[in-house]
Amino acid sequence: MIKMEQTLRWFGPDDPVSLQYIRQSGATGVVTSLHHIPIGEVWTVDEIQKRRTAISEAGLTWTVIESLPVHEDIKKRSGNYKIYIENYKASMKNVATCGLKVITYNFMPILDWMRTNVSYELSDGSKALYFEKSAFIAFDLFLLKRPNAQNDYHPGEIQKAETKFTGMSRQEKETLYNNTLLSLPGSDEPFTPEQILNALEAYKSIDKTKLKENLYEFLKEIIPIAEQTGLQLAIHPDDPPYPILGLPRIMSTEADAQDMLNNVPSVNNGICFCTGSFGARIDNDLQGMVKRLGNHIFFLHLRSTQRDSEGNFYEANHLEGDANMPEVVKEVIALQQRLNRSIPMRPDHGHQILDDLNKKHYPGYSIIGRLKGLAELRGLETGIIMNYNL
Ligand code: DNO
Repeated sequence: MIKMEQTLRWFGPDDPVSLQYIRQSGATGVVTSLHHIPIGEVWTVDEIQKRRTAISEAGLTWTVIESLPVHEDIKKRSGNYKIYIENYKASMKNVATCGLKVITYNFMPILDWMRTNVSYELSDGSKALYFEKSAFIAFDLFLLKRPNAQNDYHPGEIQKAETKFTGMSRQEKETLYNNTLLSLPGSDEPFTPEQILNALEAYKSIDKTKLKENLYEFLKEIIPIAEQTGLQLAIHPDDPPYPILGLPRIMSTEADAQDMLNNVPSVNNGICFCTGSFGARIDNDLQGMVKRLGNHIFFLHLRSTQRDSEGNFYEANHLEGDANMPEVVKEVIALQQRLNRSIPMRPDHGHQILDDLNKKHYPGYSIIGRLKGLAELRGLETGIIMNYNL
């Protein structure tokens, strides 16, 4: 039976996790990006080939590009967006020339994923990523001091955030600030408040409808290149999957994904199905989404969050939390047989456990926690497949 291709994310030569370690985890594929190339510039064949060779010399395959980042001007359709779209197309052609097949990208304004705590201690001493609503509101109101931010929250929420903030030490406030503005995978440099406030200002006239239009216009230009070259374009959902800092979010639900596919229909237009991002909303039916969006799922991020009634969530163990991982994987197995192709997956994020706790790594991407997730998911898939054949 066709199985998922197992991969791990690697942040390139600066990643404290080596390619050799990735290979020892049992993964056969690597998911990476050319993080050193500034967003918007063309990825040359030379640079892509260099990275590809390093990966294959380590006995692995560069399976998925995550991400080929989309310049802010393209999201806003302003400034030099035409040049950046041309550059994006050139990069696509170059990666296709080098034999790569899947590109992951996102269309989240300014910030990629966001957490308020990247070292949230669980009862066994391991550490997880955490999004705590009142900490986030405290950050927005009292650290970032976003103009009119108070209009986005109920008085009760503001009160709670105030109490939280008053009880925090200087050090805790600084950590909250740094964690929240971290946001770019492969970097440990937080944004400055000025950078964020200016960037937010530039989105003032862009609402959800406009941002969707900008995405579709962008896709209408690049999908033909994907069709010519056989590339699969996989958009990553919003994380967390609802508006933050007054910014629109356009890839948070099944309806958002369907909208995109209806507006730019193509077999090369698709999704990076992240069970953690979609799963942080109670109204997303993950198994049903795998069934219904299946033809367009080009890449899987498998992880699970544990939500509470206030909108806080932490990253649970891969087979625990709110996502019903056995059911999701069962659907994925059925999908792969139906499509007659393997879908690459990576265990997304992971707890800091064992020796991870003594090491420096990119938040969410320590090796032992991810290895545990990968091993559990591999076992889950094997077990379900065995059952299939009974
Ligand atoms: C977080 C990741 C995201 C993802 C981008 C894709 O750990 O899943 O940062 O890489 O959104 O463009």
